[in-house]
Amino acid sequence: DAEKKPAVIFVLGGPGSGKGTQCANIVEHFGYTHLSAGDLLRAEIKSGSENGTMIQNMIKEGKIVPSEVTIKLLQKAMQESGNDKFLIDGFPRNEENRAAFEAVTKIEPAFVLFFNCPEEEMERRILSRNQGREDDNIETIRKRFNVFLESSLPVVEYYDSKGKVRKIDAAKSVEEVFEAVKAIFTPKEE
Ligand code: UP5
Ligand code: MG
Repeated sequence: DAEKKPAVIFVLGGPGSGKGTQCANIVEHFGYTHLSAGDLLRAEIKSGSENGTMIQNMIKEGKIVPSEVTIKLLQKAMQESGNDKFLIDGFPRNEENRAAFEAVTKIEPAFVLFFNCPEEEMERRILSRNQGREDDNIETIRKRFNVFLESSLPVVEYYDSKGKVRKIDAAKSVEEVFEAVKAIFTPKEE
């Protein structure tokens, strides 16, 4: 028997669109394991690994870390979780990330949850977050927005062309956004 592949949902959206916040809600209600690629990379910096300095410099510039690094961290976290359903938050961020993940893991996402939010609102949210993230300053935020538009949105468009994107208006309150998220995760009764 072929090994059963885990179920994966990619959670995408601009910086500060609310990916992490809503993933925490989904975990609580629907039993997924939440893997934030950004959180995994920040933990890798803290662990003092040999890639740490490179990762730190890239995050400070809002640049996308080479996919082999990120994919390794995601695969390790998936194995260690013991679960078989995952929210992968903030990955894939460019076409190369997407193609490499598919090639290495042979996993295709069940669907892509896309949080659509205006830049002014995302900027407001990030600047009032105060969690000491090194990339939460206005200079890096602008770079993150540019990388999102140039490299990450095309990934959303790719999955949209395959009918896999569930787009959510993320400019509303946390509660209202979660209502829309729940509707997507709850099986419809006939
Ligand atoms: N908030 C949330 N929802 C709200 C709502 N509806 N109304 C009002 N406020 C709301 O939310 C941001 C803030 O807004 C919080 O204070 C929250 O309370 C509030 P959050 O849920 O944290 O948003 P999120 O989309 O997760 O924002 P985040 O800043 O984490 O997104 P990014 O995509 O920028 O960050 P990430 O950690 O994914 O990546 C950081 C960097 O890592 C990247 O720039 C890149 O350099 C690197 N990276 C890679 O290289 N490769 C990867 O695969 C992933 C990351
Ligand atoms: Mg996040």
